[in-house]
Amino acid sequence: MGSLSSLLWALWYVLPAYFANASPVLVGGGRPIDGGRTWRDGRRLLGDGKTWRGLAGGVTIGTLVGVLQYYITPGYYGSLKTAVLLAFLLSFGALIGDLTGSFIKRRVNLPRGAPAVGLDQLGFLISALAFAYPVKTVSSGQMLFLLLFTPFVHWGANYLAYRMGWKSVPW
Ligand code: CTP
Ligand code: MG
Ligand code: K
Repeated sequence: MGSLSSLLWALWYVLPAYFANASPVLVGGGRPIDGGRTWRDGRRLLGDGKTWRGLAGGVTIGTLVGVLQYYITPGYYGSLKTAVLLAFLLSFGALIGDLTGSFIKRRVNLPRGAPAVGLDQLGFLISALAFAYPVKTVSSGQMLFLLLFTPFVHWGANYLAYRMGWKSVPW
């Protein structure tokens, strides 16, 4: 799978997606994206946990992380434009993956906030990697590492947010 530095570069690569996925807990709220609408099964399309403010805030914060990353390691990105585009795609992809996860959760009748192991930890990551792929990618070994490691980051971040009182459940 490669050296420690290659694993650290994988985390550096995906960092905007982590920030995009985590920040809606703090910046989200307000009008839900589905506008309260229901699917043909009578249940909410996405639910109250997916808001416009969370989406816009997450994409903005994730993209800004990419700007900072460029100034720390410009050689890794080549240009500011590449860094910003990559961070935007990782962030937008992460949140589209998160929305897709919520859509699936509502279809199998899981209420807002219920855990869905696998989907919650990896849906956003897989979507982020797919969106970013055309601009810049990591090796298959690095991707495998991210798939194995991200659930621990996700659980850690959620536990922290719970202990800080930012969310009511530790998942
Ligand atoms: N959030 C938001 N907008 C988003 C994503 C998240 O406002 N697009 C906020 C909501 O307050 C949400 C919290 O971040 O409750 C945590 O996100 P997440 O765990 O993804 O949502 P859940 O409440 O668990 O909802 P779901 O069951 O649909 O995943
Ligand atoms: Mg949740
Ligand atoms: K989620």
